[in-house]
Amino acid sequence: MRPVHVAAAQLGPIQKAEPREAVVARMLALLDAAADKGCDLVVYPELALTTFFPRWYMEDQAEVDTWFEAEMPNAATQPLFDAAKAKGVAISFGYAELTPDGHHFNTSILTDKTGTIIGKYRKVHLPGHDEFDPERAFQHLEKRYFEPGDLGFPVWQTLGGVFGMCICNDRRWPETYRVMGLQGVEMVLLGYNTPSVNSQKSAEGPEDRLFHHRLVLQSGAYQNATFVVAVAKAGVEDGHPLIGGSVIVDPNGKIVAESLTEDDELVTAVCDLDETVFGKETIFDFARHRRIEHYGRITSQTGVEVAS
Ligand code: CDV
Repeated sequence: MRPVHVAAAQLGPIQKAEPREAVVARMLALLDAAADKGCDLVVYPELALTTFFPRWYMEDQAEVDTWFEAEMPNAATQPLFDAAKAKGVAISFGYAELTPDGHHFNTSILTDKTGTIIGKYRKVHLPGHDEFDPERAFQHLEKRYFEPGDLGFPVWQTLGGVFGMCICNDRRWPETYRVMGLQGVEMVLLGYNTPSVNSQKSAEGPEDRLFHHRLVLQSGAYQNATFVVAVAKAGVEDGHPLIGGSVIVDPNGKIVAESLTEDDELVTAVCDLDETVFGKETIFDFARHRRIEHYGRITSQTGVEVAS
């Protein structure tokens, strides 16, 4: 047995005016509750410290930069790292990262149980658009504010297992899981901010959004024999609804725990990482069954090419 007691620390909405310190206080309350339950690891959402600001169109880069963190930890988040260390709980959360040389990334970090950052991931698959789009019901300007991640999909050995991270839209791409699967990942951690309605298709509402969300997590987990922990920022932010549906998925692709609300909520499960072994040694034993001679298009071609 290699049990990891994990908590998906779903956050309810964060309004535009809510300061980071208020959000960190909410995150600390969830951390306390998780520590009381004996959790080893607490996972928070994408861009956990602020409202989902890419819905707002901004032209002034100085204004844009107010949503970014130039250091991690910083004054606002230090209490979270201190509490993680004091309680002996590892944490993972997302934030907007401004690097010393001026690059902007949608980032998440993973600490060990001493509150030391041991892993960093920068979102690879940025959805949305980079200019104001009057055709959309609301904006999704991630391509305007962030650069695509430059770190690939690394994994880290910690808590007795192999851990990886991805962020929100990354979860819809099978390549995300497979690149980590090829490094033996046993638990994928991810946060998300998913609008409850498709900005380009009003008929696609929360039911469809939650269906696609579970579909990709469950298939990614099963096809790579890994746990997946997916954590929402949920509820209505300044009039804009986001889905909940935080889940912990096992290596069979089954949901073992799921959130019930669109508020701050802890979803926990004890995950035995040894449950990943059967799939990795049988139907998804990559070394025996993959046929890479037929997969060249996956890395040599981006878009669809139809033979004429
Ligand atoms: N934050 C995200 O990456 N959101 C996307 C939206 C645009 C669909 C998602 O894949 O959930």
